[in-house]
Amino acid sequence: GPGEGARPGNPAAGDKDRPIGYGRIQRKEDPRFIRGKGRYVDDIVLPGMLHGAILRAPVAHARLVSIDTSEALAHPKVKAVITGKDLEGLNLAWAPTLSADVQAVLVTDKVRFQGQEVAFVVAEDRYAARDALELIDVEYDILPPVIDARKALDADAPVIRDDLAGRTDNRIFDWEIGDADETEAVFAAADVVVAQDMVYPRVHPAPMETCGAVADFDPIDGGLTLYETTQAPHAHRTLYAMVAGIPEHKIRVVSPDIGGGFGNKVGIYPGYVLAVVGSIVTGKPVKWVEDRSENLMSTSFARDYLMRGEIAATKDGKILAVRTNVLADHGAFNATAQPTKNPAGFFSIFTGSYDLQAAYCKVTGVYTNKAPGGVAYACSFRVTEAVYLVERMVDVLARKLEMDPAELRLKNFIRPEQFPYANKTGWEYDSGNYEPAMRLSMKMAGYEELRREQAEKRERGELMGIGVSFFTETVGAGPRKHFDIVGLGMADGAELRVHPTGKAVVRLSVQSQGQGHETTFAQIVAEELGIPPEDIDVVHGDTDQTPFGLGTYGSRSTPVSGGAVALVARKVRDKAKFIAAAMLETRPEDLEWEKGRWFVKGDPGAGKTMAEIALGAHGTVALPDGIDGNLDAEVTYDPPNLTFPFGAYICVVDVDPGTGRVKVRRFIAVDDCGTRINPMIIEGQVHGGLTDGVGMALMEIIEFDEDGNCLGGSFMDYLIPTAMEVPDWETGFTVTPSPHHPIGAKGIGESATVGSPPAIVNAVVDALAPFGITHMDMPCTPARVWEAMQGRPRPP
Ligand code: MCN
Ligand code: CUN
Repeated sequence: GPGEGARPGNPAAGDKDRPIGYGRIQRKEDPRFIRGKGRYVDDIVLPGMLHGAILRAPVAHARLVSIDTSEALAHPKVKAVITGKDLEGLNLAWAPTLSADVQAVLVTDKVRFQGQEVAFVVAEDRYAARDALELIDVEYDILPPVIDARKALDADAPVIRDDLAGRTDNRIFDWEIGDADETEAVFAAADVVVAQDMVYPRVHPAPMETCGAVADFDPIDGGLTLYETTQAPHAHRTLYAMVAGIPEHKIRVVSPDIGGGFGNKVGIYPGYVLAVVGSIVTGKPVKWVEDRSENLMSTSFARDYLMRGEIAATKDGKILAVRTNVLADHGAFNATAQPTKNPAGFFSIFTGSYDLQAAYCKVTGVYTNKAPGGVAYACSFRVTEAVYLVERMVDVLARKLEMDPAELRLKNFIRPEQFPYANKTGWEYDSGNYEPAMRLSMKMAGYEELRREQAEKRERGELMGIGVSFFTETVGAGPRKHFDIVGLGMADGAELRVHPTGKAVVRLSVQSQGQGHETTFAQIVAEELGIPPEDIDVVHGDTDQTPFGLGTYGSRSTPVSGGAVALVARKVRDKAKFIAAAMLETRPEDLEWEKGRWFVKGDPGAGKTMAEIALGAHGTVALPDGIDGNLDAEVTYDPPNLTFPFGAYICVVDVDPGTGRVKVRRFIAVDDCGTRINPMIIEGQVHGGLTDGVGMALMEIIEFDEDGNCLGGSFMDYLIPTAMEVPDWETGFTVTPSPHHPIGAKGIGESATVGSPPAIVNAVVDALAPFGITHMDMPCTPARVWEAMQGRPRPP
């Protein structure tokens, strides 16, 4: 396609379809990963290191009566057993969450979800630590749990958070946005109104590597080195300093190679804090690594939104308004990791890609006896839920109006000349050109032909479905003035150093979990300075080695840190001009830039390459006043707005009428993330996200029984897709650069996870249309699909 191939390009110079910084190059990190030489937290072994294990609650809601740790302490290999009481003495029993709540590090009063942390054993090896858990005797007084969020606000519902002063119910917040009256007026006057209840079930990011930490507290100098599975090392360090009272300059957080994050590694988990406490108590390094069940049962889940959507339109299909009411299940502690002022994340982008007259939404957050979390799994701060809501609703409307769902979308898109577009809930979409993306996806799919095939198959009683979704994301938080996490503004730093021989190192505040930053961020520098990417080292994930910044989530690395890196490279380029002028004994204003060198205007032979300039900077040439003898720079980038990537997805499914099994036969994904750095990495991100979508739409759910037992605590129960369940992805792209980003790039890391579930569900519902089925909740498992077909007239 256009823009492919390994050639340097410069979008600013007009060739906007060309990838930058050598384009589709292979990943610099892969030689170590494919040889098994990655260095993950569990690979870290320190002299004298001990091992921790967590005792977890077997029940969802219970008063803690007593804990007897004497037998565990008597185990010959056990070095310490820590309980909530011990932590109370250190003022560490409760820790602040990222959403202005508190969370128990270890239970002191009451168990609030199954799998909650009750005690921590530190022993000579992992096996002894686990064995000793069995020797702890705990007495619980079992309480009735709140499992169904719909019952959380009932008058007789048990109050889960009786630890919070004055708390008499399970309400966390009520939040609304948009104009309720204006929206009601549009609904009242509209020709057509449709409504649908839908559930975006609780799912889990389930990264390949579970969470873990190695804490190394030095009792002599009071310093703490903490190796941690974290997506945000700097933010974690600041929080540890605030909470544990260890001075920030004495804390070093290292996030080594991470085996997938997907938002699961943003928050601070009790296990991390316990590893630190264990190291302080024993004077030895302590490693804690959770197992798969612990990861699935206790760490940050995703979604769990119960939504009612309404859409108002004219009878010829002009969408006028969208309204929604949400019940958000946040689990036992409000620990969602999202910007402070956004209790429902960025759900308010539920207005989608459409030009509306009015929009309104209300979200009520409640506590239940389930694990805390909520914002994870490539959600773009709950844009997943928003896109699912609006894209399902548009299909419900299309059915009601008997219109083609692709045509209905085309009719309602925000038009190119309307950008920057201010939507009805306060966002300013930076750029977009939706129709070409939609048309391209239809062309790639052979949309008309597919509809013909479907009609023929329906004649024969075969169940084929075609699902469309079109999404707009909001990623790259964000302007400091709008977004913070626990008071830390959302910006990112970058430092660039060009060594005397012209090789460079760039230091980032974001942290890759598999996204390929070591490659793509080198490509940004390569684009700006003309130094080949292989000569640029990318350093990240160590607070001692990198500038402050808020980390990787919400697909913010390219929009924010990518901007920082482009600007820091430009700063170096500008400085290089002064040094080159001194070397060439000319004036800086007489120099002109071409990739990799400054030369004298009109005399291209007289110039200096970056390598020559770097050596010159450290050499003997007399530099002008104010120019230091190096080729280094640093910046902190506070973006003016978020970026708004978008995409058009079409899914084709076949449903087996006998078993209810859904087969995704084809999936066409057209993405627009503005300027593309590395097309291969972008495709990898999209393939991964589409696979997530198949998982959520068809297989994945974290369910509970009525007692609050988690039914998704292993990969035998929590099903994730493999190569068997996914088709060969058909990807395409358009390029609509961000007007405010230094290189025009938008995020891509979560687009496909956000955009694909509604396409798949729309396809399943479309396949089942002959049965009169207009909606089905995820996951569309064979059992659910089969059941939905029962008792309904069979298609002809
Ligand atoms: N990229 C590009 N051109 C663009 C945009 C992005 O070449 N216009 C490249 C980037 O340079 C980067 C990758 O694509 O190498 C993803 O970039 P970006 O969209 O900025 O997202 P982040 O790097 O901030 O990654 C976070 C995002 C999130 S929030 C989740 S969740 C998720 C995702 O990334 N987790 C992942 N993708 C993941 N992929 C892997 N392998 N592992 C995870 O844990
Ligand atoms: Cu919501 S998951 Mo990603 O933003 O780390």
